[in-house]
Amino acid sequence: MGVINVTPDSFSDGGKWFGADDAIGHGVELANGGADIIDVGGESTRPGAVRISQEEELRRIVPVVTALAQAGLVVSIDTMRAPVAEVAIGAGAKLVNDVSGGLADKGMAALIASAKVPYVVMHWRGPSSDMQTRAVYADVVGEVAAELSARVRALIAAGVDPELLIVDPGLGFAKLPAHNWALLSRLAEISRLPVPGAPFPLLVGASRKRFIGRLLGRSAEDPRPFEECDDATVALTALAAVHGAWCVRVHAVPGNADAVRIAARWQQELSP
Ligand code: PMM
Repeated sequence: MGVINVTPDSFSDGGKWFGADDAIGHGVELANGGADIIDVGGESTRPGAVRISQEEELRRIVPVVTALAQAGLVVSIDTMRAPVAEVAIGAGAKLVNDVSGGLADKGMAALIASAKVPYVVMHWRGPSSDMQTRAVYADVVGEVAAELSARVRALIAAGVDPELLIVDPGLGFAKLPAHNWALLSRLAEISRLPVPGAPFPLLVGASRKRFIGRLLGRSAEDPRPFEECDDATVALTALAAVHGAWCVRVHAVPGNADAVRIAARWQQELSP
């Protein structure tokens, strides 16, 4: 999954694809680089980000989703708002990626139940404006799995087909670096939630996130800049794919597409 943030302020690519024409061109470039899905988002979720209006979100994403879908690409809409997801589906989006897992908008579950499109349920504890204050866990993997299970049960109870659900540990969302590493090392527990329909396909969004730069920098105060973290993202992609990820959400596609193919060939030897 290649990312297009049609925002002025996203963490690693904010402002780069803010104009519709630039965003559309970048979507085609991501697909040519090997992305199977293009994830279009109009609202930044970087730590501390303040929400934008629904009108502004629609203004940003509609021309991009429409043009990329018309070009024959599989488009995913990255939104927490049911009305935005609905308009995007009408414009040709085939998948809804909701970083709030349905918690930010009570109407999302009903929309997904009626639209019958694949839906990414990400682990989320609250809005980006103050999410890092909620990064408190005694057992991060157990708590993320339990909280995701509760979301999955609520979505199924609202009529969503479990076959359409994709789960995501939500790296960096109310998570400190140690929490992200623990979740990455135990991905199978996130996919195999104790709920009907499990195991679920797993999406991993590690690309260029701060915990990578913190690990690779000279010190905690001197993290490696995100634009120098694409090789490290590729390494994480290979590991995540071998450990069961169905999809990785990334900014720089070609190296990650290669990593996914290498991992698939590696796994072929493990499962006769
Ligand atoms: N991360 C971001 C945005 N959307 N969606 C899913 N499903 N999983 C993620 O981890 C995720 C996401 C924030 O990353 P960016 O601002 O660098 O694109």
